[in-house]
Amino acid sequence: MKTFPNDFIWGTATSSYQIEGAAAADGKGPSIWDAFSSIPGKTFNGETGEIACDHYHKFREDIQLMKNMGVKAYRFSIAWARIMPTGKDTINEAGIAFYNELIDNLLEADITPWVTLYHWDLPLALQLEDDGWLGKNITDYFANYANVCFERFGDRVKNWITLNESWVVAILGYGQGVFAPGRISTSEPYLAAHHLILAHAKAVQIFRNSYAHQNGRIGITNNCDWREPLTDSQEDKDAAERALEFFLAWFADPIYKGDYPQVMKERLGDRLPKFSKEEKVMIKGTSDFFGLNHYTTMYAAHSDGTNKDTNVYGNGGISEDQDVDLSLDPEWKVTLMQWAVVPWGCKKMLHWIKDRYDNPNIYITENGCSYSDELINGEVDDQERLNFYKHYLESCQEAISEGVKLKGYFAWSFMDNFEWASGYKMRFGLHYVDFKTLERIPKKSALWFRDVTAKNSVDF
Ligand code: PNW
Repeated sequence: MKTFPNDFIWGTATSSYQIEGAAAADGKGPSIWDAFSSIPGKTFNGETGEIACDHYHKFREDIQLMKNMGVKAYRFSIAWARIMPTGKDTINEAGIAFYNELIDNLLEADITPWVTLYHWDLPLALQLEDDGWLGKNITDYFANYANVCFERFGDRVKNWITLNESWVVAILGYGQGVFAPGRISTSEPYLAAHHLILAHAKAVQIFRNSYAHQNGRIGITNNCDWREPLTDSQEDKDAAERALEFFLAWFADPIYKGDYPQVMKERLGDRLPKFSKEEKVMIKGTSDFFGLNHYTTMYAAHSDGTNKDTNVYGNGGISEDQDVDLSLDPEWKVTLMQWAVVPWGCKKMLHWIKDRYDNPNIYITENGCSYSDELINGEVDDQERLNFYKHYLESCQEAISEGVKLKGYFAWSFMDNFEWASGYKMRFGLHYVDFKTLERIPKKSALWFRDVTAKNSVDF
């Protein structure tokens, strides 16, 4: 049995577009995901988040289920277009009221809210009028929106995450076009990312300058999969390191060190925008904690020039820029997403962050897996998910005992939901959702989680 530190934070996570539904209710404006998912062929079966889990109407029940699981924290995101229908200027009070109620009910249930300001559902008006993350005014629009959130919710919300997974926004949204806004380019991802980083920094600046009295903390969540060198050759070791720099250091280096990684500057030339001196100063140090979403591991090898990246989302980014080939070990088990289950990769990832960024406090803000769960006689026996969590948590616990300052862990996800381009086929939840009746049923893994949070330890 391995025990976690006393103050370890156990949580679970969701995001607005994936669970809320009520896409046009009470004055909410459309987002780029409302638009993108309504285009034939963009999502599995043409599915959308129009109703999703209808969390907008069922949030009280969901909080009760969270309470049953014993989690201390709940990470959710605010739908920008619900509180600012066009992304700027006008505030929709009905949207504010929804999040007020959600927050109040969580606090009453003794669950600490962790709020993500941006989990990909950009107000559509900002895409149409300002080119989304490519326009340079977006950084101010985001900062103004963040300001509204701090002002209205900051008396009760003490844990903020500015952006969720900028890598996904840039690469999948502006590089491969598989996520909204569906653009395909080899240069736009670097421009979008540049604006994402600046937007984050401006929001943090406002938070620190105007809301210090709220005594909250603020950070950013980035995602990264582990890259293990395919062989012991120096070439493959360099390739794996380069892959991690193009994945995570792209966003974390500006924030922890003040600029992009050298290897990106060298390889991208003019496609990588430059920060001014003032911007570097503004950006550096703008995260009170290191938010990490971690799902899987791949081997990385020096590329011989032929692209062998075969993963579903091509989650190596723009491989030509890196000269890295990714592959899986045929021995590894994979989830329904085809993401390999490699618990030791999680520990190596945590150590890499510890070493590169001077041992920051880390929160795993997402980790989880999708399987084709089935409801049989009112129960979901998701033993594979339970095993996944057990082994990833074991790896986390080892990392902590080796000096990594991992302070909390949020399971993705609280319940099955709209899994973006994969629609409702990919079930990541601790709770099963019947998408016809919208009934929620705790899976075996949710019941197991209750044990873990109660004992603050995992049996291995
Ligand atoms: C994350 N990749 O998405 C998101 O934060 C969640 O909204 C999502 O449901 C969850 O992970 C599961 O997919 C990702 O291609 C999407 O590497 C794609 C990738 C990583 C994360």
